[in-house]
Amino acid sequence: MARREMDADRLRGTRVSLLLLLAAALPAGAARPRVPLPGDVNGYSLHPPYFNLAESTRISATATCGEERAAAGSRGPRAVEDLYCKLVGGPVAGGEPNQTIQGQYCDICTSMNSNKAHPITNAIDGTERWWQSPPLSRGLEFNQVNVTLDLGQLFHVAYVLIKFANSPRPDLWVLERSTDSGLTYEPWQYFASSKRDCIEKFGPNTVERITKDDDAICTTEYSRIVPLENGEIVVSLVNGRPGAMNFSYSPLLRNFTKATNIRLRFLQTNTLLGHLMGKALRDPTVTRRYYYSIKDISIGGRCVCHGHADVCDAKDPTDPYRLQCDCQHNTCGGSCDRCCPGFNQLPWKPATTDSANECQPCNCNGHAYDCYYDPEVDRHKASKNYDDQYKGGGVCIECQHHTTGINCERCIPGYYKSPDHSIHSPYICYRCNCDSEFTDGTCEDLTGRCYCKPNYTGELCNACAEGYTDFPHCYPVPAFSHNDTGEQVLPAGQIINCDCNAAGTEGNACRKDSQRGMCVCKPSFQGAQCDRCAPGHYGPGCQPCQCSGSGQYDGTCDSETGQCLCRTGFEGYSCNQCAPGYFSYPLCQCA
Ligand SMILES: *[C@@H]1O[C@H](CO)[C@@H](O)[C@H](O)[C@H]1NC(C)=O
Ligand SMILES: *[C@@H]1O[C@H](CO)[C@@H](O)[C@H](O)[C@H]1NC(C)=O
Ligand SMILES: *[C@@H]1O[C@H](CO)[C@@H](O)[C@H](O)[C@H]1NC(C)=O
Ligand SMILES: *[C@@H]1O[C@H](CO)[C@@H](O)[C@H](O)[C@H]1NC(C)=O
Ligand SMILES: *[C@@H]1O[C@H](CO)[C@@H](O)[C@H](O)[C@H]1NC(C)=O
Ligand SMILES: *[C@@H]1O[C@H](CO)[C@@H](O)[C@H](O)[C@H]1NC(C)=O
Ligand SMILES: [Ca+2]
Repeated sequence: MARREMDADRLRGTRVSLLLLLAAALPAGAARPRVPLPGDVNGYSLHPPYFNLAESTRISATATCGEERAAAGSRGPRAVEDLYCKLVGGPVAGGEPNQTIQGQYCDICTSMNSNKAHPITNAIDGTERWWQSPPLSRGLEFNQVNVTLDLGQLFHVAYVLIKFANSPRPDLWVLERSTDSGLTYEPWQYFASSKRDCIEKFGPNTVERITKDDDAICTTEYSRIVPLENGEIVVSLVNGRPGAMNFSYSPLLRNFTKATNIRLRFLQTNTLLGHLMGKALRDPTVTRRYYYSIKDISIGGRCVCHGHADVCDAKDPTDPYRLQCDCQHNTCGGSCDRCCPGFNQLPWKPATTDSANECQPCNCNGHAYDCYYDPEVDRHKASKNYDDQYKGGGVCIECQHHTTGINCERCIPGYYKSPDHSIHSPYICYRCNCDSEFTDGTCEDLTGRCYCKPNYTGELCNACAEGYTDFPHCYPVPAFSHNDTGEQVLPAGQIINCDCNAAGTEGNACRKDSQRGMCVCKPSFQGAQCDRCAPGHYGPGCQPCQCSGSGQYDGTCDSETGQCLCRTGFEGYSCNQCAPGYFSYPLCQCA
């Protein structure tokens, strides 16, 4: 069967006929559903039209009159002859005389003869032909038959309408749905002939009033024995539910109406006796009158487009049978379920009657095509939107032209912002000209002046920084001559057999304090010999750590190198840069 070969005109056509069908199916006096179809009041929310999903489904039944399940090894089902009789009624006008048995109209089904075959495809063929299940005379297990419709993709289903043929409607059954392409099914609605049956078979909750949009209820009105033929069942999955008037605001109802597959799980045929008696169960003249038959199944549904499309006929190049929403509001995806590349300044949301919840473009200054939404960035107001306001959490991906940052607003290390170009220009970032071994390779925006390594200083980094000596080596100044207390330090040669590290004691004493019997350390030193730096100090002279960067952890640094202890996301000698993968100093957020 050709699936999904529908053009827009045909969709519109089926929509009209479905509505007519619905009107016709409702009991006289209630010509129209009282509650409008969801989406009748849309506001900003867009919705594609309803159409009959059943026409293009793949349908299957676990058992069919006139055919038998294939034996192991063989191919298709095997043709058999099943004799069945209608529940009541004499011979029909024009019927052959030999079709009457004991006053009942009887016939044979067999898949061998196309006039007497009742395959499940008859249930969606748009003609008067019908599907029929094997009569219970073939086996009582045929009380349980499943009819499954594979919709091929996710749809919102508003109605399921079933027209039965030459047998009464089922006594006991469950309408089930799957949202995972048939992996799992869950009940949508239960059907039984009495409240007691509802409670016994499906649980006490099923007879209570609908309070939640996703309550699965049990209905008794559709299991009556009359009419004996051509009965109908209309299942509305929206009407009467709390969210019916407010579909776009009811996530639960939107969820409840979704389906990729629909299953009719028939459990028990309707019988004249009410319940099959033990004796009657073994009497084929009785049980050949019990079976299911379906003339037509219509499913009123529409594509799931999350309020972002009013047309659903776009073609998926990889699957021409799949219907895709024609997405608006800068949304993308088969069901408009995400923001288009470059439009992730705000998180994706379904449209509502009050707001289209359009996806907003990111501001990447023309240096990136795509971005993603980061709630952390949003919370810190670190991302500029297209109007240059700090709103939203778009983070640009793969900034080009040597740019980096949440909005591609900075140059990568080794490049600096040119004073001659706008931020949008592909030439905004110039290469730093800092090849000397005394520079760290980065340079200042706009001027291009090079930044020096920690132990160098000067315009061209050609002098030793404070605390370093002997250009071009710029070793740290030796401890012995360091003199931050203003007192003369003893030259190295004289410090022999000292009890304490003279540079670290008060008064640069070489001996323990005679009264206290210990080395008395300067505040910046510690240890029994005053030979280690106190926290927050480093180097041979235990000078204070220079942790001026906003990423410093607690002001402490490596006691030898002076490298400051940085918080996550920061790096640099004084924690004044972002670590790789973190952006926008002084925030330094994770990319
Ligand atoms: C009924 O009779 C016709 C001939 O009149 C015959 O072809 C057909 O097989 C008979 N059907 C049954 C069910 O006996
Ligand atoms: C019908 O489907 C149900 C699951 O929904 C399964 O448990 C049952 O065995 C099926 N019945 C038949 C006759 O295949
Ligand atoms: C729909 O729900 C929203 C949010 O709960 C509410 O603001 C709005 O008034 C409701 N609209 C109707 C028609 O009930
Ligand atoms: C909708 O269904 C999905 C999957 O079944 C679930 O993850 C999600 O929480 C549901 N949403 C609501 C609002 O119930
Ligand atoms: C000083 O700079 C040189 C490079 O000339 C480097 O090898 C050395 O490690 C630096 N010393 C310190 C303490 O940073
Ligand atoms: C140490 O301090 C004394 C006294 O203030 C001063 O004269 C001397 O120059 C200092 N030495 C060094 C190496 O800074
Ligand atoms: Ca049909």
